[in-house]
Amino acid sequence: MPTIPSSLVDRLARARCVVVSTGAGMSAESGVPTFRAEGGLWTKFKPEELANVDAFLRNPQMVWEWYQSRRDVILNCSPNAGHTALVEMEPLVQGLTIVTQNIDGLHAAAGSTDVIELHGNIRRNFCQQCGERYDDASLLSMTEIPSCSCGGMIRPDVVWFGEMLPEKALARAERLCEEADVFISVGTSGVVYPAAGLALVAHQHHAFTVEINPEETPLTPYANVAISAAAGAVLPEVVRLLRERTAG
Ligand code: BV8
Ligand code: ZN
Repeated sequence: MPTIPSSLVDRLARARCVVVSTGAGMSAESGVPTFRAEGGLWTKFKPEELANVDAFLRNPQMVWEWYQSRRDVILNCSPNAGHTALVEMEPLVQGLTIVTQNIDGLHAAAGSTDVIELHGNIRRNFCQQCGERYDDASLLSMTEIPSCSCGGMIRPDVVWFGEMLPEKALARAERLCEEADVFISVGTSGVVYPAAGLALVAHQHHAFTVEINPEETPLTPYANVAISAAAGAVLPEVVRLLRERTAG
């Protein structure tokens, strides 16, 4: 059982604004492949080859098939104990918001009510040409890349490298990190910007910063507390201690 410093439980119990920032490691225990771990997605492919608009325009069918293969995995994954713990944390702390880099939709599937998706969602699609939305689930099983009524190509609703993040989502995430009393980074290697920069915003605005990750990352030096363990073990333990605290 991981050791949870009492300072974290104290801070969460007294907080008015809590931001939990999650990366691929949050979904690892659900069976969603991470990006940089051994055998992870980027070790097989390079982002410039697949997760950017030039690759899509150069070889739309290949990029579409890569996302279909990821959808086949993700659509069969369920939230893990870490996702569930974040749902159970909601009534125990004030103002909990989840800011995720993940495109798997598992936080919402678990029941979290305030989730900011910085990099989009693999279950949604839109037309590259006119922006028309195509969120019908039937597209998720199409092997051939579908076309829009305008003739444009339909693509996954995810943010590719070199693309701007959804403006409102990023602005709200940054504002919350400026106001946060507690900022918890879970399962991210902290290398992709601007998402990784949120930890620094929180740190600079004197949030109590926590990192939950079995490995050290570039964000570890900015953490008041670094818990070197898996999200699925740590988060339920944090909720148990919070319940104990609020039960008095
Ligand atoms: C942008 C969606 C403006 C698509 C993704 C040089 C310096 C700084 C920045 C840049 C630079 N050159 C270019 C940039 C910008 C670039 C960037 O940051 N590049 C990096 C690689 C240097 N960023 C962008 O392009 C962004 N846009 O900046 O726009 C702009 C506009 C025009 C021109 C320039 C700039 C857009 C970035 C979004 C890309 N889209 N995903 C898709 O998924 O297909 S990124 C994707 O990778 C994820 O969304 C996520 O963000 C990232 C993966 O990182 P993690 O989630 O952290 O996952 P990872 O596998 O790396 O780590 C997992 C961690 O979990 C590990 O630490 C592991 O130890 C831990 N773990 C494992 N198991 C567990 C666990 N932890 C807890 N529990 C466990 N059980
Ligand atoms: Zn169109």
